[in-house]
Amino acid sequence: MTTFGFTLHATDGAARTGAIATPRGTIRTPAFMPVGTAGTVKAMLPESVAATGADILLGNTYHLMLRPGAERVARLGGLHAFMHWDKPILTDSGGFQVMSLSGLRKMSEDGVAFRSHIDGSTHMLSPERSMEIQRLLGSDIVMCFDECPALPASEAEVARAMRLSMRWAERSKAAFGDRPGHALFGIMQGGVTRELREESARALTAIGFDGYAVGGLAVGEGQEAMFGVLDYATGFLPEDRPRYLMGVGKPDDIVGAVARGIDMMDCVLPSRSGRTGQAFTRRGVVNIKNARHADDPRPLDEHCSCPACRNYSRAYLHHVFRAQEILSSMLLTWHNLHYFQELMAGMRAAIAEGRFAAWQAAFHAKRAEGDI
Ligand code: PRF
Ligand code: ZN
Repeated sequence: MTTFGFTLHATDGAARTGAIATPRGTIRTPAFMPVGTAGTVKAMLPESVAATGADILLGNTYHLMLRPGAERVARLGGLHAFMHWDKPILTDSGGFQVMSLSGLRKMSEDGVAFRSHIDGSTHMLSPERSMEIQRLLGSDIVMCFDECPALPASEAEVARAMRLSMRWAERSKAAFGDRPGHALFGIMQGGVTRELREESARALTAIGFDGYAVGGLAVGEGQEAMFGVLDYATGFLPEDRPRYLMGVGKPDDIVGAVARGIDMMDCVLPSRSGRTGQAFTRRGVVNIKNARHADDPRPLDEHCSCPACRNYSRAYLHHVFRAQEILSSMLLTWHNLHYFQELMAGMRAAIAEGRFAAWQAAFHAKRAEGDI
């Protein structure tokens, strides 16, 4: 059986390209992970998600434990079989979603008790329960249970949450145990404070993980502050393990993160925006609901090979959006996921060939031209 492993193929400045081997297939890095929160990437068949070029999906402990329940998914053969996706799945550990979605919650050293946002029922998550749920789901890449404070927060609050997260990282590792072919990633916290980020990285590397996530960013600090943290934070992490920036982001966030040494990312943006009529293109965001598209026979992006661009006009995409047809969400989500995967493929090739700086300059120049 293939065990889990990361191979770096090339670096260009701080940017890296490589591959993560798993028993369910290889993840080419830098990788973008579409979000399949509730066991589906909304508006997409799993085979369509694969056709966009995705090597791995993200699933959520929080949503799946509440509905349909982790034990039920396990009885039905695990999340891969349940949702008909046989490539790797990374699952987030739940704490971040508890803080942003659940009702009434009570934090303690042990974990967090909370009320479901769906029906108000009471539940609890701890490092041990999160590891158990992610095992029941059959996750390939399991995330430590952590606490991510919303920014701005006082430095004392950020330090408290980071140190709690480091104690939880130790408990997560002990509860995860030894599972060949499955990986456990630690999550760095520490807000925008360099000393706290360094302390967090030291604590995590002392425990030892298969990969390291940078958590606690893209939570209200802004792009400049986020890049400021990434400028030093990736350097605190081991070179021979994948680095995952959680919940990021817009195309220019992704490019900037890769330039600073990030290997993996996830974001709801391409799928969520697809459902609200926003399309990502090389020239920036196109709002398909805009009246200027109503008579436009051209494709959304003449250089894109996705079904929305190959087979339909802007006028048609505008029409199905305005008519609130389900196909609108399907086509725009497909296009957006395709765009994000092409972005990653372009960066991987540029890094491999040592021309990432030129690629980055061309990326920004094309966006500056604006939509035609
Ligand atoms: N921790 C976890 N999940 C996350 C985050 C985090 O800090 C973020 C922050 N952007 C997104 N998702 N566990
Ligand atoms: Zn397209």
